[in-house]
Amino acid sequence: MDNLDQIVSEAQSAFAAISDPDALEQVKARFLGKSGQITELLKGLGKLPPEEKKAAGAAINVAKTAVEAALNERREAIRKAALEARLAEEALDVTLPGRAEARGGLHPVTRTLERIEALFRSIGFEVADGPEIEEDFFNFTAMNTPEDHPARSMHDTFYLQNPDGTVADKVLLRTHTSPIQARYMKAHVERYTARVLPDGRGQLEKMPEIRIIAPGRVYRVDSDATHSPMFNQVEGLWVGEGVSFADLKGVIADFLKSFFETDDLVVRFRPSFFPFTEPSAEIDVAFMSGALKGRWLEIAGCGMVHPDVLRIAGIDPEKYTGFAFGFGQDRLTMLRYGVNDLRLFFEGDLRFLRQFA
Ligand code: 2NM
Repeated sequence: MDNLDQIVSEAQSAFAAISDPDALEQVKARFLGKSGQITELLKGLGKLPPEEKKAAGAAINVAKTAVEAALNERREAIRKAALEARLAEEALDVTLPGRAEARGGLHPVTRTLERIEALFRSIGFEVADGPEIEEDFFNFTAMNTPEDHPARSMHDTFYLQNPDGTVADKVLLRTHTSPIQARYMKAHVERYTARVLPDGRGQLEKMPEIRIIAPGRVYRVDSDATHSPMFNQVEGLWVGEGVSFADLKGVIADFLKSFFETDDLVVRFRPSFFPFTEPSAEIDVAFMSGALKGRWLEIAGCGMVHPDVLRIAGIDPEKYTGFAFGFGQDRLTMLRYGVNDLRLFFEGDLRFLRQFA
């Protein structure tokens, strides 16, 4: 039967032209499907005279087997080709050299913070934090800053905008980390003051001391060689019964000697003014040796917490006193490492930063 040979070779070339597995199954139907060519021939056997049936049936089955063989061969070839392609695509060159892990290091300002935290923890301070986007109340009002104080103006402080572009007048980027202390004092009082009954019973006899440092980023509208609109501050607060200016002097002097790893320095407290402390002072330090020998350097502000600041926090200033201070973390870092330009800390230049790693 020439016709059968033709079907077989037609199937072979049809399969060979295909490299997609789904398309191959489609083409298979043309020969072996319900109304495929081979199937139709088998259906037609019944119409043949009985003496021809056997031979014709055998011949059709030979052809069918040949088509199936061609189909299976092509299926296998397509599967192999797909596998080869995948292996080639996912090949790994195991002879390539490895990629070295770049070694990072802590930023010098962060290293300074770790030193400061460790030193204050060693004398019983906790490290507190709070939001950088702050409410006018905690940043200014709770810090006894008058309504008309220049620090509250848009000229000095970054205020947030509403979605419509107008200024949100009570939301700002904190200008110091004092609001952390304001929040901490408020929470501390709420925590340690039992519910006061109308007759006064239930109030705690004595509030535990507050001893915290409050480090973090602060923001001011100010930008030149020595001022960055963002800088880092570490403030501290110690509130308790009988806490005095003498305690303040001792804590600060000991801290500076430990921080700079030398006893060869003198500390000076110079009268000053802050709305949140009374009395207030600037802290100057002078090294007795080294490159900075003999020059007074302004290093922090401090004072006894103003009675109104305690009162706003719910602490009775007749019973408790406290001192507070604020250091410029970036400035401490400059002094410790002998860096003369503040901006180097914020430029991210690896040639500079690698020297501290
Ligand atoms: C400074 C200088 C002086 C200060 C005061 C307070 C608080 F919360 F107790 F009122 N926190 N920080 C303070 C006092 C900060 O920075 C130059």
